[in-house]
Amino acid sequence: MIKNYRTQIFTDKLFQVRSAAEEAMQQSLLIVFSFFWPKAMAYIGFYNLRASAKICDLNYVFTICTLDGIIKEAKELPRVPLKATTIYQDKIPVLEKYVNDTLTSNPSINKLIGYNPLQVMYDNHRHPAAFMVTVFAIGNYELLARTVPWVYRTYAAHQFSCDYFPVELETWVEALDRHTDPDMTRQIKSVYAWMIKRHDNMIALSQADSHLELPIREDWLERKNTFLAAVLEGDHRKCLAIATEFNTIGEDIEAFYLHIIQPVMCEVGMLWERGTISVAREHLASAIVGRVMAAASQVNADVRKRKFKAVISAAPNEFHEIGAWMVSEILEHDGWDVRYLGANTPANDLLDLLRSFQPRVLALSVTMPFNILKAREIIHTIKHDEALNQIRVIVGGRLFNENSDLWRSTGADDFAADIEEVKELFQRMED
Ligand code: B12
Repeated sequence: MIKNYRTQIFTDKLFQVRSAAEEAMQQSLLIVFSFFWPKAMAYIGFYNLRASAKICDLNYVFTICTLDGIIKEAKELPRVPLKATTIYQDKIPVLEKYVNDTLTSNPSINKLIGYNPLQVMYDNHRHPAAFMVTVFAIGNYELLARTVPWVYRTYAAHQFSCDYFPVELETWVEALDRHTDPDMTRQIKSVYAWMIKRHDNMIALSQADSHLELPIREDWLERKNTFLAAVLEGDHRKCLAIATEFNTIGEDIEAFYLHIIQPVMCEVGMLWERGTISVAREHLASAIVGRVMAAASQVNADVRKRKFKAVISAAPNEFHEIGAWMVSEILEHDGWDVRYLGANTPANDLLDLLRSFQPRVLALSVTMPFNILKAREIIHTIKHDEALNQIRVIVGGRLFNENSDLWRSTGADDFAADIEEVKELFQRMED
């Protein structure tokens, strides 16, 4: 059952979101049809499901209100031509300035951004623009449909009002009208128009209950929870002691990573997403995990066979490195001759290293959607360079696990969802 662990996590999460949305809509329907208006209004207020006002359209209620329905609809959005994407990308600084200036002068802005400092809003505009370029460039609207509810949820957890989004999105459309040829960016504006139209659905999906705990094997649950508590307390020594006490370090490093560290880090991420823990706590957790992994690495440094050469790296601008680090540990443990480069490796330096080291495989890790294009450029260069095109490129990272075909948009040769799959994939490559 470990094998389909990652798939299971995402299937379960999808199911939870879908069933929560459907359940909420069904409740509203039943209530309304029984003409029990006061209670109905209370329910509507409670769930903040303004979408309930549209209950007459059954198709709307049962299809569009689910994540599946939103994804299906998003997939029908018009493809943005390469030229329009390039114009949008080139104009980002101008567009972003227009959006920042216009929103700053909006009399309701402080209320809309939950009285956060304006800088928080400015910072928050940077990633979405790069994200939209990625969505347009690879034409993967499933990525958009999955990400928007997450954006609503994280902003809400950090006190932004949901009303901020339509105001912000309309300002981006205005910026496009003012600073680009309106005909040229027609398709881009229809994508923005779709997000504005689906505002209520995005609120509902962002509020659908998704549990903090990820599915985990029963026999690992207690150990995982103990480790999580120690990580959240910031107690590095306790974490190290727990890892050693359970004899996970030195014995079965793969299980330790898969059943303790990975779920713990996912939960840490969800606690941050909901505003329960601060960025500082999240950094503390990463630092502790890094120190524990470094200790485990030394205990497990049994490099015997030296089969083939592999380079493991996170993509440029990618600061998530724990997953890539695990991959390198597992491969090294399995006898591969590994060069692990860590986070945020600049493209040219990575390519230079590949030229001199000539590995059989490059394993490239991408977590943030806005880093997909950088990874794609690197892979494109490798595939079109005579000195590099023998290298097999494997990609992986959290975002590819949620969206089954997304990894293909990078141009990589293969993909693996977690360290167990990585091991299997690399073992096949030894033949
Ligand atoms: C720790 C962390 C950070 C740390 C990373 C520190 C470090 N040294 O790595 C820091 C603080 C730097 C960080 C920054 C950010 N983060 Co962060 N982060 C996380 C967190 C909590 C854990 C990541 C992790 O280590 N997971 C555990 C590892 C083991 O899992 P994994 O990466 O999926 O790896 C496994 C597989 O994917 C696979 N794999 C991974 N790489 C590869 C490569 C290959 C080739 C293969 C085959 C397989 C493979 O194998 C691994 C092991 O099984 C996640 C939450 C989460 N759910 O993951 C958020 C999370 C990824 N972060 C998030 C965000 C938003 C950010 C920031 C934008 C925050 C901000 N406002 O600044 C920045 C982006 C920085 C950047 N440019 O990259 C969001 C992303 C959401 C989204 N929709 O995209 C998440 C999901 C949090 C959340 N729940 O909202 N983050």
